[in-house]
Amino acid sequence: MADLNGDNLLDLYLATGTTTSIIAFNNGDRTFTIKEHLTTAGSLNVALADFDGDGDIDLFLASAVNLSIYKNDSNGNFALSQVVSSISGGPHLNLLAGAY
Ligand SMILES: [Ca+2]
Ligand SMILES: [Ca+2]
Repeated sequence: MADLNGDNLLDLYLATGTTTSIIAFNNGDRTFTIKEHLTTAGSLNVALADFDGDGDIDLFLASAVNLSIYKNDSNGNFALSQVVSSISGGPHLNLLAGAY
């Protein structure tokens, strides 16, 4: 959960294990607007944080084959920024983001 579109309401990101993840934008009235997010590989887990420091929440997705960063355009639209495939020992099922 995080505010993915900058309206100060918590939204949901659901990694489904397929190449289609689900974003549920909070409408603020106990309803959500559902949007599909297509990814390059089936995502098993997601970490949400502002990875590029521009003030919006980005995605760090883990699949069985790679790790990917998707940058937010500040409106909840995510574009692939970087694929990290050289980390051995996958699949990576637990992600944690922080300022280490
Ligand atoms: Ca929001
Ligand atoms: Ca960001």
